[in-house]
Amino acid sequence: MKFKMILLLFLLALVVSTVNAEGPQTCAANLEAKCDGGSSDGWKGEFFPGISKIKYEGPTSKNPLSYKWYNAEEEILGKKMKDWFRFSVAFWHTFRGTGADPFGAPTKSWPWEDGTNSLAMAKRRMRAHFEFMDKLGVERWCFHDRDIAPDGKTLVETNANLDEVVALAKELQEGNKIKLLWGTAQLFFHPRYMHGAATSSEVGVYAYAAAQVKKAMEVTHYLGGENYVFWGGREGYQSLLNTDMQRELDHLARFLKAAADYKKKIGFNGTLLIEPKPQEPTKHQYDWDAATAYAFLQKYGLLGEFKLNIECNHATLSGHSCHHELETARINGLLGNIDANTGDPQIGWDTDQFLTDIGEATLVMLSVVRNGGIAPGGFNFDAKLRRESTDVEDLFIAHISGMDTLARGLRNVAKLTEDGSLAELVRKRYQSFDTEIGALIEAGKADFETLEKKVMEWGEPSVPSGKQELAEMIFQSAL
Ligand code: XUL
Ligand code: CO
Repeated sequence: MKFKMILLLFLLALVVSTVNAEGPQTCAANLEAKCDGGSSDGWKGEFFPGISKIKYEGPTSKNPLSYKWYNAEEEILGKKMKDWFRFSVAFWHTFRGTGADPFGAPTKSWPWEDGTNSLAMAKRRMRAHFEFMDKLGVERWCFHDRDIAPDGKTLVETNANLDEVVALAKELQEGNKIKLLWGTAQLFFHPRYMHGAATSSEVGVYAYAAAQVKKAMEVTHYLGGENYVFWGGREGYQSLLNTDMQRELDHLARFLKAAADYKKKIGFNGTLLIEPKPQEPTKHQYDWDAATAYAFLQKYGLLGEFKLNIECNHATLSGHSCHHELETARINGLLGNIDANTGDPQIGWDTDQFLTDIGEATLVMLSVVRNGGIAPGGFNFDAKLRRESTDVEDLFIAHISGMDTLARGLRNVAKLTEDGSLAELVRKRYQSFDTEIGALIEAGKADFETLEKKVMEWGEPSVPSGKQELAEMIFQSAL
């Protein structure tokens, strides 16, 4: 009897030790659970314990935590889906979004947050972010300097905080094979930037912004960033009565030229991107839309140094469609990156929603496919959960839904390409220019006298139908 008891205890001890040896103990990432694994931020728990790696299960799956259309390794139109998209998680929305709005307090209470903006919290949050990307299967991310590390009392202290968090991000990038799509400087939150950064009326603020961008470019380079973004949140005006617009635009150009020079100086090969937006928070932002940014770059001799980051919600705020902005950037050789989101047709501000409209996604992908892809840019989810979405799994569902929508867009473009009738309709519409005189016009060799002579010879031209409804019918049939 005694021997049996001893044997039983021995077997029990063996089972327990085998279970422990199977892998690291997981521990929910909440503040009560003490999972100190010896990391510098005192944390090595699992942040999303109930969620495993998101897999492709195909369109018939009813599992919200699976991909139905996005199949990373599948080849479409000669490229793997993951290479068409180069998806990225935006740190500021996914890990700093609180659900607060001008009328209400934060609604999210993620279990890993302790309510502080401390350095230890910044590091723990960074670990959560990397576990999130790993489980989602997204290989890229984007950040603003101030989302990832807290401000200090001086620039020196602030830069030291940033260095500490960046060192951890570098370590986690290597461990997870995750890359930085782009970095940027947050030049709109701090009160010093109330009149703008590069367009501030205060020279000290211009200098401070330069120092901040210098550091943000350095850490982006250190993290192997593929691009660097300039979104001029407060580069604009509230009233022209107190604004010297010409001087402000000249300053902005000087600032961007200095950034392009510094990029070369430090050997950073990433693309510099300007992100147009018409207004919000300013009444008028100088980089209003793609065409305005193009004219600005041209005027100041900066073409060749910069491309554009087109954001769909910014496009609609400027009175254009996302497709229009993408095409404007594309035909001018400026399509560098997409901030993948959408607005709400009934709300007049930047709602930054995940794109779920299949028609819009198909139009976006038409431009991207025509461009041959957007590498070294990607699709950054500059999108946030609604205030009312408060479960941790909602973070996953939102990204999965956005990725599946864009994947459907790409699959639809493949259908349209294979069918060929939309391209044929457009080709036929312009075929009168595929003639001798058309070629002369396009080569800039047809003067007005030559054309007048032609009219005398031809008489009244016959003008065919534009076939818009047919084009729409063909487009719809691919959705
Ligand atoms: C704001 C916006 C920014 C930029 C990066 O509307 O889109 O988050 O993408 O500064
Ligand atoms: Co954006």
